[in-house]
Amino acid sequence: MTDKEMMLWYTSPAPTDGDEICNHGGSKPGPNDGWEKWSLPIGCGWFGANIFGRTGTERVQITENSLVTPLLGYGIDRRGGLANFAELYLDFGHEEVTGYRRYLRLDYGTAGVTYKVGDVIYSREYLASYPDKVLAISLGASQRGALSFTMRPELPFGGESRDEAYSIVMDNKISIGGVYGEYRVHFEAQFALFTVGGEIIPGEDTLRVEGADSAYIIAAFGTDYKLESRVFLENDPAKKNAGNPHPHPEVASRVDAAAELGYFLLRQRHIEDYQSLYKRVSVDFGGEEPKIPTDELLANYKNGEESRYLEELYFQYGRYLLISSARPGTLPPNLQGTWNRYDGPPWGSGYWHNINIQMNYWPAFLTNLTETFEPYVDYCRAYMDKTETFADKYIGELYPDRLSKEKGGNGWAIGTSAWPYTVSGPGTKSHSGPGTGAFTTMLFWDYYAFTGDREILARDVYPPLKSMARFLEKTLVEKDGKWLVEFSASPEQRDLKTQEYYRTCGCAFDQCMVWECFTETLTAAEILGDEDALIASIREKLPLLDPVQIGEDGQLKEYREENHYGEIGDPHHRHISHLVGVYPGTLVTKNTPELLAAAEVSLEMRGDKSTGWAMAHRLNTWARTGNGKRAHDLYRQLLTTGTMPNLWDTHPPFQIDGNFGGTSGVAEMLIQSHAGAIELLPCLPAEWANGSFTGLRARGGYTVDAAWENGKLTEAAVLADHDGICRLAHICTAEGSSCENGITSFPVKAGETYSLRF
Ligand code: FUC
Repeated sequence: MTDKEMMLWYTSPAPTDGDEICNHGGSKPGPNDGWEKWSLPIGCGWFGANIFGRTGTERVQITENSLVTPLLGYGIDRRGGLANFAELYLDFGHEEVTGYRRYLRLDYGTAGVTYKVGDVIYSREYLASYPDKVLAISLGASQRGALSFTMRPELPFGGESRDEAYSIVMDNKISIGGVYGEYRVHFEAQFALFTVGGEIIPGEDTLRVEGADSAYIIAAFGTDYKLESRVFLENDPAKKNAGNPHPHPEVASRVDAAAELGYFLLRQRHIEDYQSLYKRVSVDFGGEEPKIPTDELLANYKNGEESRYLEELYFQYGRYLLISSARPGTLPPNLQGTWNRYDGPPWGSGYWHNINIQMNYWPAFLTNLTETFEPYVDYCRAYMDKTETFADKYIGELYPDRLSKEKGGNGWAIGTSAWPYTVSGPGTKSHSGPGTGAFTTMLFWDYYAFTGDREILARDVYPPLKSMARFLEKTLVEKDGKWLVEFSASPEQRDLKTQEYYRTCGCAFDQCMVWECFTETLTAAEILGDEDALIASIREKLPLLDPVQIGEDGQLKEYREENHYGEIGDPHHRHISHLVGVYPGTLVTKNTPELLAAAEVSLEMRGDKSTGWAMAHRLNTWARTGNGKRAHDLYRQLLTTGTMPNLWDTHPPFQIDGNFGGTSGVAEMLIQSHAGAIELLPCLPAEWANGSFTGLRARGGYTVDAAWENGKLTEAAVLADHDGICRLAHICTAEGSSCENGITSFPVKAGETYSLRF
């Protein structure tokens, strides 16, 4: 563990000069700009807030993931999806300021602003508390009585598209709310103001503080949304939330409970909670705290300078963003995590299932943030009944003779787009094949693989996994002694000649995904002692899936019918779906060197240049090949061409998947465990020749620390969650160890830490 601080900081507020990348089709312009590139995100899964750090009028923009309308249309005419929840303005009128600094401290989960007006130092701190479900802002001044400002919360876009809108000022509190969109979402935000010294003067929609020593604001947000099966089954949009209690009492009681605590205790409880996750992992590549702000650091890096600190910072930022956007009880992180300033954000801020939601979760297990996956487990449980009907429809259309009439008898199936209120099914003429479902259940399998927790396997993992195997088994046809997925499509690839989406039989994406799903299901069935006709059938079909082949250019083929690389689809397509067997899959590993070499050929031919998340995808896949130089190239490429000054990933527009994929990519360079043994530094680049990490996770339920010098491991320690045998892909010694074929094995006891000598 190093004590160097991980912090984003800037010497000016988020600008207001139209510095936006994406005023995406359908979105209305915000009252000010600077959100996408410059504002700093805080959040706790329950809600997110963006801090602009302005001194004249501060803007805090708030998002809550259940304020959603149906997505209408595609392309540039797309409308709807997640909405902006509320804006909080604080009018200070501080125009001439000196010594300005704003920051986001990853070690504490707090953001802040400090500056001077004349001789007075003003400081503010912002935090989003998961345990107390509130936003808290403290405001200080270095001179008694020097703090004066107006608190002015507003509905976004002047309340446009909000029905029954209200704003009520009572004592020291302002409540705003209304009813939103076709789902008739009842929503409310409350902002309570507390001062030391001075006075609070109520206005029509405002509270004015005059001459205070210090102050703090506590705010809470809520809707009448409830994540449950009926939300997805109910077709009438207006009835999805019908009958649920209005959020008012709950929001009020949260504000009151937090006010009882006061800022100091709230802050303490927040930091304890946040650090209990964040501090589990550290990385050190020899970076030093920079003397220049983060935007300059990034600009210099883009100009070719090195910064080990920036590389460490981006890694930890991904962990920060995941902790801040997904916790037990909340919704999962969407395409923008939990941060959105639009009504009608890019792709509606949905859960996109042909890469994006999976990538969001790639760092969850590996970087020791397992509980951030619980929201997806809850989400899946809620949409399960609906997705079973998709499987019925899909199998009914393609293979009526295989259709089961029983509930869940055809398994479940999922398409690409999804929201808190709706989920789509796979089309029999879609741009992504049914492998999409197994791409999703692989997350569930990893939930078990990394925890090694049998209870999690039985309760949360096996039911959706086996049910997905049930569906996929029905999508296979026998051709030339092979079992192939038909219909099949490599996500979003188009036919070079016709520019239509390319549809086929048994492409690598679908075959690999079915292979992973069947393999996982069989392993789970064995552990849990389950055996039936379905298990017997997939056991028989698994060896005949023929998931990957090598083509005439030495490439891992995307299509069975492909001879030379790139003769069918776009050779530089952003999706690299045919390589899912390399990452996140487990089919192609260092134990299959010919296939791994073919994957490298495909990766080289696809090229590094791509959009945000697509570079992150390449990074993770390169990490699995063990080529440290190419993996580091991709990390550099992601930081230089896909990263904004606030270190958000840009596709463009802002999509959080690339941040999460960047973090998992770094972790994959440091530790892998998918090929039967734990491998330390499997893909170390020359740039990180000296370093250390603590707290990364390996499959089987292990927490691992390691240190290295000149590219060679010097020490490592493994903490076991369970009794068992630990296997390492290194020649090393530990208590009771034995070594065979380069694999060291030693017995472990739950809760014990084992030091390794190399
Ligand atoms: C997938 C990708 C797009 C975009 C969208 C949200 O469809 O192919 O590039 O990221 O999701």
